[in-house]
Amino acid sequence: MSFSRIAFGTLALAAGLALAPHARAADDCKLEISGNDQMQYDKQTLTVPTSCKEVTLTLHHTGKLPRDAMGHNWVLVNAADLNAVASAGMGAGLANDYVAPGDKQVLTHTKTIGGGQTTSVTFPTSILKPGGDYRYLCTFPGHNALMRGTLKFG
Ligand SMILES: [Cu+2]
Repeated sequence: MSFSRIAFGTLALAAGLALAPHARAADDCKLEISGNDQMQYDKQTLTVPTSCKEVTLTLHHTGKLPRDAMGHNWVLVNAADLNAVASAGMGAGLANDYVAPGDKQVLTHTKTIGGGQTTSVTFPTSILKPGGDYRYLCTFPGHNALMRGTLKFG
């Protein structure tokens, strides 16, 4: 191996190391969660690093049932507001994705999707406070008893 090839290899390695932290940070700001036909999310906890300015949450429905029978969404709330948001969402109906229009207790949310579908929502972390007590839930009627989890910020 010639000297120049070794030098090139070292440079490429150095460049890779320099880029890696950025790539990793961007990935940490993308969250994924799935819901299934058994009315379950696949994760009970999601963590957002405080280094993220923006977060994209992608919800996959891995089941087969349609939206009006087994619809799922992902709604982010302060822990204390979970029951109120679930009740208001039920009354809002599928046309509103089971989220009451203008509900200030809803921090952010996705659409309601059916089996085989995917949706996502992007939100700024400025809506979160480090150490805050956050929950996410599915507001499809009856689902939040099982479909809920904790979002940690930092
Ligand atoms: Cu659901």
